[in-house]
Amino acid sequence: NAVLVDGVFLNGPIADARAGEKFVEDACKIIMEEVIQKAADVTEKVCEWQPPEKLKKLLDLEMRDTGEPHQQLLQLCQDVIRYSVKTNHPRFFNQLYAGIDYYSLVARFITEALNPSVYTYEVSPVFLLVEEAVLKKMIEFIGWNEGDGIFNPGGSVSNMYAMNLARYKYCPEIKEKGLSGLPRLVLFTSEECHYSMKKAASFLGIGTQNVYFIKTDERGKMIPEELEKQVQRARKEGAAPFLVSATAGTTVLGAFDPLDKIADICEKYGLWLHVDASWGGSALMSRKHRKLLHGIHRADSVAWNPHKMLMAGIQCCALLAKNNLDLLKKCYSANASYLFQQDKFYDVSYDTGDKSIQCSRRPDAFKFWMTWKALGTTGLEERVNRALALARYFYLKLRLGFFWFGGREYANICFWYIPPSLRDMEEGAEFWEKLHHVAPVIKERMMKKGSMMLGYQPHLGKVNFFRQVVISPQVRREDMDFLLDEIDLLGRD
Ligand code: ABU
Repeated sequence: NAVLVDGVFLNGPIADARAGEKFVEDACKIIMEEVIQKAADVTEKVCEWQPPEKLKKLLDLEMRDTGEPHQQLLQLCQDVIRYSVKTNHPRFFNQLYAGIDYYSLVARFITEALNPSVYTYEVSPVFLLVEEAVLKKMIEFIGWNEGDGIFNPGGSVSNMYAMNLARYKYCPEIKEKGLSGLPRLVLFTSEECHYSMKKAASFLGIGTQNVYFIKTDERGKMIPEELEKQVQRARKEGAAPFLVSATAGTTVLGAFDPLDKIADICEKYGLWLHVDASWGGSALMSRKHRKLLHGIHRADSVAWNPHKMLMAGIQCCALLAKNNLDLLKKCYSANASYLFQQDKFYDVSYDTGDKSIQCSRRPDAFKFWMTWKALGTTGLEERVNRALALARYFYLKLRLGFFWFGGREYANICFWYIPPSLRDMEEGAEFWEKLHHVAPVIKERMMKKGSMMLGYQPHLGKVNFFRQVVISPQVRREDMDFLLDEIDLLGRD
């Protein structure tokens, strides 16, 4: 009964499903052993660092005409894991995410297996309802009576959504007519803001010169009086101020802008207030620390990434908008007739995909939902409180040679390490020049040894300093002690 079409036999599937299932089963064992268990062990390396040219040789990157056998594919999986950074290692302090959340991980396994796209209820019934439930809860924590939102691929995209939404509110005709005929639009954000503000201004045709950066104090917080001066300056210039983007938890220093005072200025001048709480939004889960975001309920939009402090797995980012005025839908919808038919047999208000700038979209809210279900609100609160307590512990333990700065408000610990050779030197140009090279050298040594990972950067006139970020509940007090000892060890010369 062979059926041959265009020279292709169509009898049975092309691949052996049993071989595929066995591959999944064996690969899952490797993931369990090598990532979930072994990588979380402090006696293991955070990474087995190799330079790019050597790594290319160690990995079999070539894609060939014929497929490769089971064992070889499993070996590839082993190699990929071996040479990747273990971000769930308790001594990975490098980024604004770290650790492993077992529940969101399982959610990821499920969604990867089901492979849904979240745009219509007909293909993602569960995930759309989950997204609605998660957004509702986040809106409640912000303190709004009602609101709307969308999960999207990253805080940068959330900020772009917000900027465009603010502009749409300012001049709704832009959706059809485009940029021509618009006044020079100006937005305001602090000099410590995330670099996505510049990217968004450039991408949206606002122009980076029309982002007015507001001075911050020594803790990294926007100075409201400076904001007001800049708004007045823009008005005098004949420009059209339309948006203030405040930051709750800056990327480098972890500073929180004074939202309530900024909201007063926005109200006075009729400006949209966006809060980039991508990093700091999670403090809302903590009754002890939510005061950091005092005034956030007055924002028109908020970006909040549960994949950071709440460990929902990259990526899990929401843009939330105050009031349910359907603004997202009005601003972004394009009514694709092949997806968003209005004569479907169910309530099409659940086909929420047209609120998004994406078409295909991952069910990211599901990861956060699983974590929230597993830990409860109190468990999430405990996670935030523990991370901030560990940061506090680190400050208390800082000793000779470690010099911190910033506001110490959140989980970013910024410090210079002054090696013994520089400790008696006068703080002149030569001192700062030499200090600038210290963090990169220590970083290189820790990477090559694989003992830990933390970031460094020069920042707003400061020479290279370390930024240590504490997030994961797998981090113990001993790991913080280790970090200090290890820097002393790696930097002693
Ligand atoms: N988008 C901010 C994250 C960068 C970081 O992990 O440091």
